Amino acid sequence: MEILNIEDVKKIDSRIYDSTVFITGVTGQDGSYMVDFLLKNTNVLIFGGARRLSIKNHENLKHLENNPRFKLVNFDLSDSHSIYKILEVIKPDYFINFAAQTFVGSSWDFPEQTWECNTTGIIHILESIKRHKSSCRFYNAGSSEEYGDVSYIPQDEKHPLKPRSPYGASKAAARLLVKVYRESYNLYAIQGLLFNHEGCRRGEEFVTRKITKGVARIKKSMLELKSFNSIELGNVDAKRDWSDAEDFVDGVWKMLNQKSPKEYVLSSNETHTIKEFVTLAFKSAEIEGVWHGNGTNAEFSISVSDAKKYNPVNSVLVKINTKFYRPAEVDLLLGDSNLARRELNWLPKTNFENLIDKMVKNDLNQIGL
Ligand code: NDP
Ligand code: GDR
Repeated sequence: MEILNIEDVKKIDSRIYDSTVFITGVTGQDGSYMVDFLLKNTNVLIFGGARRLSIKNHENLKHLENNPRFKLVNFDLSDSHSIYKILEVIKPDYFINFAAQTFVGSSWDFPEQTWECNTTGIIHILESIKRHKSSCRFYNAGSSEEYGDVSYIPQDEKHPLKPRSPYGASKAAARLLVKVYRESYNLYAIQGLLFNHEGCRRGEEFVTRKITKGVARIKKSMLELKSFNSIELGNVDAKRDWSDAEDFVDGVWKMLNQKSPKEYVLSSNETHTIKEFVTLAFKSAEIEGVWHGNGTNAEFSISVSDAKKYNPVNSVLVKINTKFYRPAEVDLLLGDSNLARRELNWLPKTNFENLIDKMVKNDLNQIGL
């Protein structure tokens, strides 16, 4: 898809639309789902910010190629000029920032880049909104990783910020900046508190997609009576509160369209281990497995009955590789999104089992099964 530069953008007439929305991170999961949601449910003109990379990564946008209400614009969150230009020229009514260094594991390897993008970038957005369009409604993507080493269960809006990673710290600092600008300059600036959310566009290094893609690969090998490599994971005892990303973009839009700015938790209000996710993902591919051992010795292998059914070359489906452990782990996340459900009238549609089934079926489909 063509990426416009700022001079091309000046020629676009936005007056026939209800409002103009600038969304970052559109090549990723949430940004692309937000574009789809707004195209379906509103009459806004959407500018999506994307970096020009040497190899195009527009897989999540390919269905938008000829949509007149969606324009892709050259944008980099780590370049302040890029941010100021966008605000100066587009003057959007909404700025939805989904761009970030999003992988918690990498934030120990690239702490400075994580901070530059996730925190310093937010200062530039807030400053440029203040300067060029103070009525612009700003949403920054906050995370349950800000809660980190949790003090109580379930975690609601009042839970203290106790991050355990450079990523969590970068988002917690951004939250404080958003609050300071909101209160100092009367901006509509909020940072939602979103627990893990997944889907068919989830990046492949995140644990859910890594598992569902691995399940599809193993299923194919088993049907072809070929040997396969086990899926290798880190800490499978960690607990997460997983939801469907498509449900969350609706919640974000609701948060952005209140009378006055207020931040909410979005979550499923359930928590599950990585082990449970693995068991259900294989079940969706009609493979029954059993967990043996604990901690770094944990292993998930095919059940006796399914070993008879498939007669597989290998029996170990998942094993532990300690290289996927993190220097510090967030052991348990469980959200309490009752306030958003009550005050925003937000209700997620897809539960844990259906989310896993959808992701596995999508990955099976992608390899022709
Ligand atoms: P993804 O990893 O799928 O997408 C991240 C996006 O950010 C990509 O489009 C990426 O572009 C873009 N990006 C990264 N760096 C830059 C940069 N310097 N300039 C411009 N764009 C950049 O993330 P998600 O969609 O899952 O997450 C969206 C937001 O929500 C993030 O801020 C994340 O931290 C936050 N969040 C996500 C949760 C989840 O469970 N998914 C939960 C809580 C918060 P490129 O393709 O060029 O790399
Ligand atoms: P998370 O997601 O860190 O919660 O951040 P991720 O899927 O990376 O990890 C979830 C849990 O699984 C454990 N785990 C593994 N993780 C990965 N990636 N790979 C493995 O092999 C593996 N094995 C076990 C992790 O240790 C962790 O406990 C996501 C991102 O989307 C953030 O941007 C967002 O802010 C938070 O969710 C909420």
